Amino acid sequence: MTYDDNNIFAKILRGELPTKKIYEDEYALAFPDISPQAPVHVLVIPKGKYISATDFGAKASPTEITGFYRALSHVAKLLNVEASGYRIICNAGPDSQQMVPHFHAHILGGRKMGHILAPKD
Ligand code: DGP
Repeated sequence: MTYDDNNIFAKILRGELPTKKIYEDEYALAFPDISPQAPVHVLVIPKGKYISATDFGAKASPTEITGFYRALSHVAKLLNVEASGYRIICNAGPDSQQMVPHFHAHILGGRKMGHILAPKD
């Protein structure tokens, strides 16, 4: 699978779609999820062109990986969910229902969550 330059997050990174920037540095951008599933629901994406967590882990440089993870931790602090707790979700591939093929981490918090997975339907 090749990276699709027209995915929504690529457009956000290029400034072609508007978003509220919560945090940005040379490695990552954080912005609110358009369809929040919790009082705090923010997406953190790397600046590089990676499709999924698998792709990022396999191809990103150690500097990019460190930079992204540091940004993730920093955003959790900015969102003030460290003490109350939060969840990081990275969907990868069809079974996870990943919708946007640019690697992203969801940071969710601000409410009590169920244990890891919803029951099977
Ligand atoms: P995932 O299933 O992990 O690929 O989740 C993608 C998330 O992206 C989903 O929760 C909704 C969010 N999203 C989709 N389009 C946009 C958009 O244009 N702007 C923002 N801020 N979020 C979006």
